[in-house]
Amino acid sequence: MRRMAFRSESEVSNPRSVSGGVKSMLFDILTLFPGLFFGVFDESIVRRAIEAGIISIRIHNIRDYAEGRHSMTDDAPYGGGGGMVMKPEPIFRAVEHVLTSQGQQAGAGAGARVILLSPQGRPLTQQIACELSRWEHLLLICGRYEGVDERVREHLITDEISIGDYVLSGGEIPAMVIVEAVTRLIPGVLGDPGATFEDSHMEGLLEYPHYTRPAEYRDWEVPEVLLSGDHALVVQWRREEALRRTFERRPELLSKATLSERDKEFLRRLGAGV
Ligand code: 9D3
Repeated sequence: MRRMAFRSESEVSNPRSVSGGVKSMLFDILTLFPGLFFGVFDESIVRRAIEAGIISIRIHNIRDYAEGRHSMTDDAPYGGGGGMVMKPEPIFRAVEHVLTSQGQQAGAGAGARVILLSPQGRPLTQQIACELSRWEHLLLICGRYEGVDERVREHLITDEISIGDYVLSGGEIPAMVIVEAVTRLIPGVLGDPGATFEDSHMEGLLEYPHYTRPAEYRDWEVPEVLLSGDHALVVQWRREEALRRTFERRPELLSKATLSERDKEFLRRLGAGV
């Protein structure tokens, strides 16, 4: 049998402490399609974080919390119309099981965020990922069908998040996106904090173009300045290319970026109103 880096429902246990007494972060994922997660978390930075004891992931099948011979998890909408709606009871039972296994109370105000992935949610940003990375326990509920019974939203959910304005089939891939975006931000997950002063200086801008060997490939040459050995000139060129790209592709980012007078002069020459 293929060894999974993360835990299935049958292997529930408390998160380990990692060195330094820092408690590991726990993700509980509630889904009707647990199989979608196998493989994705097994081949990524997420797996390394699990193996390092920095995070734990438990996948729960919502169907396991459904009642009756048919384990129904969805039903027709009151008021008519097409599509199906996820029933409240299995979701409440699953969330309450998961939270009590952590010695916590269900509902808003407890020590965990209970996050519904849905097209109606706040669009995910790096800032939201950063805020989530400060919590010890995230519960991710993957919606399917037309949506979930509104009482789940009203009485169980602390956050509702979308990953953008396009139509997916459910919240599973968005949940994977959140796990990866948040995990990368936990101290110790990425080997080396890495970012140099020059990188952090670029924050809020798109990246400058990158080149590596060979210096000439099919007649296409690497910009000469990068081969010049003049570090100050390289820094200035990269800055200007980052500014140019940002202006051309994502001009709305410029209003939040920290710009020097020199940056603004360069942008004005490109036609930006800064
Ligand atoms: C075709 C159905 N749509 C009617 C206008 C509504 C709809 C319901 C359920 C659209 C998508 C979904 C399933 N998607 C998610 O649950 C979802 C999602 C997404 O579709 N895009 C971006 N982020 C997310 S988070 C969850």
